[in-house]
Amino acid sequence: MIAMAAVLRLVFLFLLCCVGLTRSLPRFLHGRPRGGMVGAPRRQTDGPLPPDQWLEQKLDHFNDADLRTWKQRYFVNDTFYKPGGPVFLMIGGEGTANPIWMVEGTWIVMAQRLGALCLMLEHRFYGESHPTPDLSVENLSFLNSEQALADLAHFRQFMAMKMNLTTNKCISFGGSYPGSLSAWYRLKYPHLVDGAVATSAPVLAQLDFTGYVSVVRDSLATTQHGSECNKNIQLATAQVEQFLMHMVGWSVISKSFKLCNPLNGSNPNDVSNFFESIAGNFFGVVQYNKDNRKFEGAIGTDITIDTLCDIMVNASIGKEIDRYAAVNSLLLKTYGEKCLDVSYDTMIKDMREISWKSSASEGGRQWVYQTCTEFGFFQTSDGKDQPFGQHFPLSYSLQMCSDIYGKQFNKSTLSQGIARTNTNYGGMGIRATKVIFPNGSIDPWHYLGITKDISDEEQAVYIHGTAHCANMYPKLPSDPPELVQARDTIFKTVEEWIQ
Ligand SMILES: *[C@@H]1O[C@H](CO)[C@@H](O)[C@H](O)[C@H]1NC(C)=O
Ligand SMILES: *[C@@H]1O[C@H](CO)[C@@H](O)[C@H](O)[C@H]1NC(C)=O
Ligand SMILES: *[C@@H]1O[C@H](CO)[C@@H](O)[C@H](O)[C@H]1NC(C)=O
Ligand SMILES: *[C@@H]1O[C@H](CO)[C@@H](O)[C@H](O)[C@H]1NC(C)=O
Ligand SMILES: *[C@@H]1O[C@H](CO)[C@@H](O)[C@H](O)[C@H]1NC(C)=O
Ligand SMILES: *[C@@H]1O[C@H](CO)[C@@H](O)[C@H](O)[C@H]1NC(C)=O
Ligand SMILES: CC(=O)N[C@H]1CO[C@H](CO)[C@@H](O)[C@@H]1O
Repeated sequence: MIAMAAVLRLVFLFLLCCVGLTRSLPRFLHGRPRGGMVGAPRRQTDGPLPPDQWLEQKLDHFNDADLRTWKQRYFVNDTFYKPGGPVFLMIGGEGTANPIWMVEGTWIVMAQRLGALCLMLEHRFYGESHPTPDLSVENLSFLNSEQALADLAHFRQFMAMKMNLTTNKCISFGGSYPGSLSAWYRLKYPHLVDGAVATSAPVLAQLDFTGYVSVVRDSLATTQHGSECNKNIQLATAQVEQFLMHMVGWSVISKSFKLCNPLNGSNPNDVSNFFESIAGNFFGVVQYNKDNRKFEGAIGTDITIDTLCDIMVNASIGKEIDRYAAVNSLLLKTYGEKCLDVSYDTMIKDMREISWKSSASEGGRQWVYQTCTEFGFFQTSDGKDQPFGQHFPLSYSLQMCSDIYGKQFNKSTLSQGIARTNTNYGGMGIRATKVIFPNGSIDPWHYLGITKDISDEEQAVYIHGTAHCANMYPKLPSDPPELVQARDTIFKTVEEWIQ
């Protein structure tokens, strides 16, 4: 369970913009914190949340001969809706759809001002939306972004019938992976959605996402300590490498980094997992730095990159490696974890669980599957000029794919999948009108996102100093002017689209 947290810490860090996690909250794997990349905002009001509602969906939208169906979960907030007004659709992502989004967040404020009906659809295979009896590899073949977009299309038609919305304008919203879905929905179904807000959306699938770690490095350099922070991480990494050369060192590391089991320094997978986990401490905080996401157990609750860099430069804590360990202890404490599990075998064993009752089913198994088939997005250590060492290379991520899902999930099949994704959606060259791409300057994911206007109708909104999905969260008095401005630009753009 905790080992999986480590995997999830990385995969998950990726996507948690829009749909929060409601169950246990360990950290992230391949960019996705467990539960999804977009945590829900903290509740600011009382009162009941909208109830679960369900619609019937086809298991396979692309095979007319397959008539199997399943029940997908959605939520409605019609409090602000004025008949004939716009329909706002929040797209669920790689985690449980959290109904707090139905009452909080920037889109709700916009809905109030524009008389919009708010809908949110949970992504297939996440949360309570279970298309298949389990998460076997066979069943997971129905999990991909194209099926998810077709679910959205059918949902739009279903709601149009149910609530007489045939002629209403529709705007889609999403952050992180759902941000990409938002842009792709407009691209593929322009007759069903009149405009798309695609926050922190990685629209380019990429196998070896070395840019992630570079943005982490650059973000860490923006604190008051400048390059000192990265320099000390680099020294800490070198000190860890020294300790790894002998068995006495393994036990020192096991103790200072609070590992659940003594580190086996001659097991390369455990070593990779260890390095990825302690680097992941920084990834998670950078990704969600000052994102206004205030919810229990959230990454970055009160911990920002300044907190981490303050520790890394504080000589009274000890040597650089001790400060690196202090960062680790702080994050373990923040998440209520007793120890750091870096056993690769335990992690793989957990990730192989196919039951909907397993902890892997909270999204880890599904999201990693999507990265191993459609997207890549592996946040590897293959970039040269970065302080975290070279111990979690692409081959490590690829091995994880094969070990979890089977030998056929190898580099060549994934490379083909990624090429197909980019051919299908256009990658950075996406040609869709009426899409707005807000992204934060220090969000590592902006690297795969649209950061310059492509055309008058494909606008980028740059938000200096914020991280993943900040513009989706409720306003705070402390918001930087760029963030306030970004929200305003997004509002005006949406207002134009629905006229
Ligand atoms: C459906 O909506 C249209 C346009 O908003 C309206 O004119 C019509 O009266 C509505 N029909 C019903 C049955 O409510
Ligand atoms: C819709 O959101 C508003 C604002 O948070 C809230 O007051 C209202 O109760 C919500 N309505 C429903 C039906 O959940
Ligand atoms: C799901 O996988 C199980 C085996 O784990 C298989 O029996 C079943 O037919 C699969 N269902 C679908 C819809 O593919
Ligand atoms: C450490 O890992 C190596 C390589 O996987 C393995 O051969 C060895 O048995 C392990 N040692 C212990 C004590 O688990
Ligand atoms: C440095 O760390 C020590 C020991 O943890 C702490 O008491 C002190 O406040 C820290 N100094 C700064 C400037 O943060
Ligand atoms: C990858 O898997 C595919 C499908 O099983 C197989 O055809 C191919 O030979 C494998 N490639 C490598 C390099 O192992
Ligand atoms: C759309 C957007 O926000 N673009 C910004 C994303 O981040 C990069 C990197 O800082 C900026 O250069 C873009 O302007």
